[in-house]
This record gives sequence, structure tokens and C-alpha cells, in this order.
Amino acid sequence: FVRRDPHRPGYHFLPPANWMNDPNGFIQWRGEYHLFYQYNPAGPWHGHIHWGHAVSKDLVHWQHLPIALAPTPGGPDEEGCWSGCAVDDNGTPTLVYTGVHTGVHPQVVCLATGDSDMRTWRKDPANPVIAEPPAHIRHRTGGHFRDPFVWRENGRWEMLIAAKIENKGSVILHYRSDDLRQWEYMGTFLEGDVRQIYPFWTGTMWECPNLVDFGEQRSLIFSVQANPRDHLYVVHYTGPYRDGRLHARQQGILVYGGYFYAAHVARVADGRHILWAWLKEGRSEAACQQAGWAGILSLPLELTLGEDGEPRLTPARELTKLRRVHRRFAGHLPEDAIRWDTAGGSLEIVARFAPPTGEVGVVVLAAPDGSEETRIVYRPELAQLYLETNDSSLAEDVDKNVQVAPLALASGEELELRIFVDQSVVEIFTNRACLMGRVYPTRSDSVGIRLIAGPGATGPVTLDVWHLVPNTLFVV
Ligand code: DQQ
Repeated sequence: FVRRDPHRPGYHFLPPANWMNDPNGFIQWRGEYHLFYQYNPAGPWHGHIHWGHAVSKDLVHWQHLPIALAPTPGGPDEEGCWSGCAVDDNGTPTLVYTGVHTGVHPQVVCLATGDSDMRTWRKDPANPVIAEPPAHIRHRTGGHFRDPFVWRENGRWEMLIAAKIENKGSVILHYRSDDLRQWEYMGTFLEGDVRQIYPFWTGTMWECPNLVDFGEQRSLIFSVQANPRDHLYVVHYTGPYRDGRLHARQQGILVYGGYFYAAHVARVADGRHILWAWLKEGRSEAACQQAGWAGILSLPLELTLGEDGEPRLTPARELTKLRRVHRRFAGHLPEDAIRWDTAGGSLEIVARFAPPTGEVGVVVLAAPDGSEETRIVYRPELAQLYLETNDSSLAEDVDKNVQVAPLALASGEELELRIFVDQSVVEIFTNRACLMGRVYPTRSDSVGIRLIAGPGATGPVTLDVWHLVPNTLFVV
């Protein structure tokens, strides 16, 4: 007898049970995609972290594989195998990760190499390959030195790694190597804090740096930990890259909403940059404990550089494979904004609005009497998109809030909202901005959708709704 878990996503990636956080080491290997992730097999909390592992032929259907990395008692990763990446070292799959232990410098860089089908992994005898932060900050990091990101450039290996500088903010450091084992410190890649963009951020620690190569331009993408409201952000610094330096001309938030974190980017054979992130829970530890799982991955997203120089995220095109029953509704606002219709909990919705002249939007996961509903609303006069979860659940111990993303439409520009709903997940992609959140409806009939039209909102609207199917296979 299996009790249906109403909040467990159907088509987002998550392990069969227990805790997951950051995606790690995403790599295409022998024609298949391998995904690793921060995983605690002991339960739904962040404990002794292992690397979970899954494989896919198409980015959307996943098969779970045995754990790839586990802490080695007495080793430099005895307390955890934290985030990192995967590279192809001349035919040898190699994981570069953060070892955590209880020494003076508790976070170090470690390697593990895999067999040719990536089913067994061996920790490198040279571990840790970087045993402490560089001399000038060695005693000022408070132990925070982690998340190596490695890439190949001009026949050598390059690494970015994040560190904290106590009382100052954070820093991303640059190393270089010929063999992944001996690393030379090259200097600071980016230093400072993010107060210069958003004054309310403390910028206490930057995590998970990635450098994305768009040709002339590159984007440095990293995650900013711990602002006062405990909301998490992934940011980008974008600009020309010359002689190992990024000359950032643009910077900003990649995804709004505060739940999307630890983004991890890797390039696949067809040239696309695929980005994943952890979507954290918005419910109590007790609720996670009861459910037996916590944390999921975002959908696989394609990262491109827009003509305006801003990085853009769109759902990977393979996701259309999950589409099943389709319904289309074409109507006119405001008169068609009143219908409530059952839809379901695992959906893709594409809503297209005539250039908005008043508030418009879509309500999802709605109960027939409106006692639970999640509103996605565009307010043209404010040039902002809202994800309002304050009425999303009758439960007490879940997050309910109003999240905002800036979205300025050009005059005469239609609004497109592409919305993925997956039981407790809402991911919204628009003409430009992305906004994501977590919601926990309690009623089994909170599966409705309807349109929103505020005063002054008129014009044609179309709504395409697909039911999406579950996509993870379990290997026992
Ligand atoms: N999660 C990992 C760290 C990383 C953080 C630990 C980001 O390596 O900095 O699970 O969520």
C-alpha cells in the first residue's frame, strides 16, 4: 500500500527518497547524460552529503544509479562530498569535488575517477589536490573554500572556486593545472560583495561559480547565500573575456523567487549550455520528515545570451516529450476570465495575452471555491510579474509569500507566460524574466486553472494546457 504524496513532483528530477540539494557534475558521456547531486541517504535533511547519480538518454527520462561518492572515514571528505563538477580527462571521467573534514582547513578539493561506464568511482590517491586556500586569505576564510568549477582552455585546466573572506564578503579564485592534480593559484577572479547591485544582499558567501562561454562574451554565474530574508539568488556577471579576465558589463539576477539556487551549467555535444539548479523546500523540517524527501531539481534549462546582452533561460526543448493530453482555449478578456476548470497537478500551460492594458494572469492549483489558489499576475503599470502564494495552501507551516520579477514589455508586445506546474513546484518563463516558487496545496480538488483580468484588461487570449507524464525510473 503506497499513500499518494500530493506534493511529490511527477516530472521534476528528485531521488527516490531523502534529501537532495545542488546538482553536480552534469556531463554527457558516451551519448548519455549523467547527473550527480548532493544527496543524504540517511534522511530528508542536510547531513553527511554523498553524490547521488542518475543517467538519461534524453535529459527528461531518468534512471537512478547507485551512489557515486560517499564520505571516506578518516579521509579528507569524511564529513561530506560537497559540490563540484565532472570533466573528461582524456577519456577518463573525473569528478572534481569539495571534500569536507574537521581539520584546520576543513574544505579541500578532491578528485575521483570513474570506469568507462561511470558505474564505479575511485578516489584519487593524490587527494586532497588542493589542501587549503591560497596564502593571502588562508586564515580569513572561516573555513569556507568550496565548489570547484573546472574547464579546459588552451590545452590546460582552469578552475574557479569560491571562498569567503570574513568581515569582507566573498571571493572567486582562479587556479590552473596541467594534470588536474597540481594546481597553481593564478589570483582573484572576482572579489567584493553584491551590495553594488542589490543593497539588501549581504553577500556573505558566494557559492557554486560557473563560467559560461558564449564566444566573445562569457557569463560568470554564482549563487549568493544568506540575505536577511534567507532568500536564495543566482546571479550573473556578463561581458567580454580576455586574457583570463572577465570584463563584466552587465550583471543581475538570473531567476527570481528565492527558491532557485546552486545553478550548475555544462555544455552538451550539440553546443547548448544546459543549466540546472536546486529548488529548495518551502515547508517545515517536520513536514519534510513526514514526507521522507526534501529538495528537487529545476527543469533542465537552456542558457543563451540575448541580443540585449542578458543571459536568458528557456526550458530544454526535450521537455515537450512529456506532453500528453492537450486542450486549447481561445477567448477574449475580460468576459472569459471567470471560468474555473479542472486541469491537474502536473501541467504545462502556455498563456498568450494581447499587449496587456490592465492586470492579467493565470491562477493554478485552485480549489473550486477559491480557498486555495496560486496566482501568477502581470501588472503592466508596474512592469512586474508576481507569483502570489499567500493563498496557495490551507496549511500553516508552509511558505506563503508574494514574489516579484521585473518584466518591462515593449509597447505592443504580447505577454507570454509559459508555466510548469508540478504538484508543489511552479516554474514560470516569460518573454524575458523567470520566476519560480514552491506551493503546498492541501485539498485534492486544488487542481483548477482560470484566467485573471483586472480593470482595463481587454483583448484576445489563448491558453494551451498539456498534462505532463512522470519521467523517473527507479532501479532496485
Ligand atoms: N551546497 C553544497 C556546497 C555549496 C552549497 C553543500 C550550495 O558545496 O556551497 O551541500 O547550496
